[in-house]
This record gives sequence, C-alpha cells and structure tokens, in this order.
Amino acid sequence: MYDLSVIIPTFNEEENIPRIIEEVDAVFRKSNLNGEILVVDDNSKDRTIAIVQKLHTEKENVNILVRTSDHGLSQSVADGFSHASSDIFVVIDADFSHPPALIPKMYDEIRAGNDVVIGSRYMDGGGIKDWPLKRRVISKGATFLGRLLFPDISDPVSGFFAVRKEVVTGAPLKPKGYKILLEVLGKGTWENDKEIPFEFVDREIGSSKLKFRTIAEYAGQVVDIALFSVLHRGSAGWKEWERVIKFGLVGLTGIVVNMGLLYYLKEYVGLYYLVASFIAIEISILNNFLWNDLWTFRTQEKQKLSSRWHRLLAFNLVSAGGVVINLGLLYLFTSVFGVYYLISNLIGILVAFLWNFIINRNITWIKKKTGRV
Ligand SMILES: Nc1nc2c(ncn2[C@@H]2O[C@H](COP(=O)(O)OP(=O)(O)O)[C@@H](O)[C@H]2O)c(=O)[nH]1
Ligand SMILES: [Mg+2]
Repeated sequence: MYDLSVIIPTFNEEENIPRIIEEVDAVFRKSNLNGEILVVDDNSKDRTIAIVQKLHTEKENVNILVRTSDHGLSQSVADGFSHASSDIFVVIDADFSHPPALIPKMYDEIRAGNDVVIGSRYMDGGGIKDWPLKRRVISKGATFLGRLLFPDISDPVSGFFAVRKEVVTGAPLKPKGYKILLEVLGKGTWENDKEIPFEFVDREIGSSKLKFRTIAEYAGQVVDIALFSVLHRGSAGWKEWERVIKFGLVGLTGIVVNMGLLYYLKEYVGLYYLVASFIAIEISILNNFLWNDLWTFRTQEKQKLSSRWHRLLAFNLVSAGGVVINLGLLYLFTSVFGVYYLISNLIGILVAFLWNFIINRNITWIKKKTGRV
C-alpha cells in the first residue's frame, strides 16, 4: 500500500509527461515517500500512452489508466480516485503549472488532520505567471462563482489539491468539465480544509484544452452543487450557507432593536431623529456583534482576530462605515426625497447590512489563511 497517489490527468502530453513523472518521483525519493503515480489518460493521440507504459515497466510505482469513453478532465480525475491504490490523493497537471515540490507539504497537511488541502493561486503568497488576460478573467469569474458556494476558500476551483480518500468514496460526484475540486467540495464529506499558496505558471509546451463549452458546463455545475447543498443539510456547502442565513437572522434582530429604539427615542424621549437613529444604530451593532460572535461564527475556530475585543473593535469599525451609509441614506431619503423617516431608515439598514456582511466576512471572522504548516 502506498502512502499517497499522485493523479496526473493527461491528454496529448507527450513532451511533458516523462518530465513530470520524473520530477514527482524525485520528490517522493527526496521526502522518503512511498508514492504511486497514476496517469489517467483520455486515449491521447500522441505518444503519451506508450511513454507511460514504458515507464511502467521500469518503475513499479508508475501506473496508467487509459479511458476510451466519457472524455473529460473531471471524469478522468474521478476515475483516478477509484483506481488509486492508497488513501491520500494528490491531483496535479502534467504541464508544470503546479509545482510538484509542494506535494509533501500537502501530504503532511492531510496527515495533520485536514480532509482537503488546496493549492491556492488567490491567497497571500500565491499567484499566476504568464497567463493571458483572457484566461485571467475567465479564472476570476469561475473563482467568484465558486466562492459564492464556499466563501471561506480562496481558490475553490484550483486544479492542484490533495484529498483524503473517504472524502470522495461514496460521494455522488457528477464530474463534468474542468472543475473537479468544486465538485469534491460540494458533494464530498469533509470538515477541515487547508490552503497552501503556490504560483501557477502557464504551460511552456503543448496547448491548453480549455474550450468555451467547458465554461458553460461550469455554470451548470455551480447551480447543481448549490441545489445539492440546499437539499443536503450535512454538506459542506450547506454549512457555509448556514452562516449567511444566521447572519441574516441576526441582522433581523438588529433591525428590530434599531427600529424600536429609533421610534422610542424620537417619539417618547423627543430626540431629533438623526440623533435618535445614531444611538439606535450603535446599540444594534452591539446586539449584532454578540449574536454573531456567540452563534453565527461560533464554530469558526481559526479566527485571524483571536480575541473577542479585537473582533468587537473590527466589527465596530466596519459598522462605522455601515453607520455612515445608514445615516446618509436616512438623511437623503427623509430630508431630500421627503420619504417617511422609518421607511428611509429601513433602506439605510438594508444597504448597510450588505456592506457589513461582506466586509466582516472578509475581515472579522475569516479563517486564518497563511501558508504556514
Ligand atoms: N484525461 C484528461 N486530461 C485532460 C483533459 N483536458 C485536459 N487534461 C489534462 O489536464 C491538465 C490541465 O489541462 P490544460 O489544458 O493545461 O488546462 P489549463 O491549464 O487550464 O489550460 C493537463 O495535464 C492536461 O493534459 C481531458 O479531457 N482528459
Ligand atoms: Mg495547463
């Protein structure tokens, strides 16, 4: 039994495949890993298959799976999952876009208890080199859609990742297109993830197989995973969205506190409505912070801001921006457009809520995302 299986999907990679196999194998030797290399080829028309078959006779840890139907990158990787001979899988491209040197680190992170380890292009320390603008834009768009499903993950569509076997065995994967990782995250069973930054380098040899149809398929995949997440309460996607819903519910309690206080302070205490609103907003911020910290983000273990006072400070600063938005809109609608002040306030609250959610999600309660082991 191998320590890990490195799955390399290929289609017409005759120039790259011998070199990437050699490099991955060198990484195994250097790190003392007993690793398998499983090439999953979609019946390449060039010499890829012959080359790997020859290497297979020289090195017993090099295997190849040749597929003849259901052509596709994601399908190939999923087939690799079911044919690999170990409990830890690493998926890597054949074209040197992903650095094999990171494989041992990914392996260690899985051994340390993570279920999925993602090589991220979009976190501190990561990046993309030599990609044409068009590819960057497509990738950003795909990543944005993916993050709607997994807001905690900076690169949910990376092609370079490691996954524990149990995450994918029995998972109803419907692999299609290019983004197998998103499918694994959406349909697999996992708790802990870890991202490691890396610099994606565009291939020097051969050509990309990305087609327009792949992009269209991807949009369908996102919708499919969203539906799956809604229907399966235990799924990772559902857990992410549970927070969004909780944040919204907390926001609703904040609206009640805010509106109630504004009404009370204006009608009964007799304060000028803007002053009354200011006090109402401050108290609703406190209300929201406590509920979010104790409930919405309770399970968020690895906060960047580890003390509650720091989080309260961050939340307050973010909310200060929200206050400006709220007051500004209240004033604009009430004094400029002549709207009833409670209605104006509601508009102000809604816009400020959106602002608060997005910024706090990215600052106050974000998971730690450093490249440290
Ligand atoms: N088995 C299989 N591998 C594929 C397919 N399309 C691409 N690949 C492999 O997947 C990796 C990434 O593909 P590439 O065309 O470089 O995508 P890009 O980096 O996004 O432009 C490479 O190792 C390709 O050989 C496919 O349809 N089937
Ligand atoms: Mg490539």
